[in-house]
Amino acid sequence: MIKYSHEVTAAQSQNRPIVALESTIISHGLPRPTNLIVANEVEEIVRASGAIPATIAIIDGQIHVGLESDQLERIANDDNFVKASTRDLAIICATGKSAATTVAATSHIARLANIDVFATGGLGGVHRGADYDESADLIELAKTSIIIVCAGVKSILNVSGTLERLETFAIPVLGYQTNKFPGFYLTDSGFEIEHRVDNVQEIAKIWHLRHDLTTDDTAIIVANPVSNQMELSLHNKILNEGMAAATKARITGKSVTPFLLEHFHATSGGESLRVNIEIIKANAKLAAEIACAL
Ligand code: PSU
Ligand code: MN
Repeated sequence: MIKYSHEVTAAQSQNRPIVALESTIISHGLPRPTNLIVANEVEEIVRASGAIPATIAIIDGQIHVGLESDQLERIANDDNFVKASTRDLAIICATGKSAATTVAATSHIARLANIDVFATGGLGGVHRGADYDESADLIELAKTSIIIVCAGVKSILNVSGTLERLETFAIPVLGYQTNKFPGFYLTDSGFEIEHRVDNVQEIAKIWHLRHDLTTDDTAIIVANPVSNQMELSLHNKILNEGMAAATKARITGKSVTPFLLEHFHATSGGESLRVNIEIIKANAKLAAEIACAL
């Protein structure tokens, strides 16, 4: 059912640490040609930090855990890759289509592949705005035992509403060397995190204790803030304009997040891209260190 890359197959047989990486960020989150460059660099960072990268996607109906370089190239450049969440997986596979996987779908597949650590940029969550919109990332993380390293949730979201949902779903949130919940482009979203960890050993200890206490049926979120955030007034201006543009263009469903990210990239003069890339790289490094500590 799953096809593993050469590298991941070898890592599994030698019991080496593996880090799952998502592909929606490559196909729908970053502009070309930067997306492919960053995807390769992120894999390199995982290797340099002592773990093996497993980028996850569906290619021609086949689930892949770990990609060969020509496959990574296809995800970055092929317009036929749709954005798949958990509910789409069986459909994409049955119909032989190709898809990049969201946080939800990637977590689900990583768990199937027995991978414990996953690095991404920012999680989906509860959206702002009048119309109800909540990412399937939340419901998947509520039932998938995996450590997910991210820079909090995207600041385009309703952050407090998202934090409330994480509490309802009993999904622990750990601030990595911080007590401030990061807001993706922003180092501090303005909300506190109760639990702070200062090194990867603490995360490993929590992971193992959760198992002993049978509170390990959800994900653990490790929130890793970006060091140099986007300038705040620029961020807020672009966000307001982007939300208005999305409403005007009647963007709905799974197009909302890619639309807003693209709006940031198109209007921030490279700032959002710089921050986005810094986030993914830092998270990949931390995820690899956690995988090694487990
Ligand atoms: N973070 C990024 N870029 C992205 C995403 C997150 O830096 O492209 C993607 C992730 O794949 C996440 C998805 O799971 O956006 C959430 O989409 P939605 O809001 O439609 O659930
Ligand atoms: Mn949505």
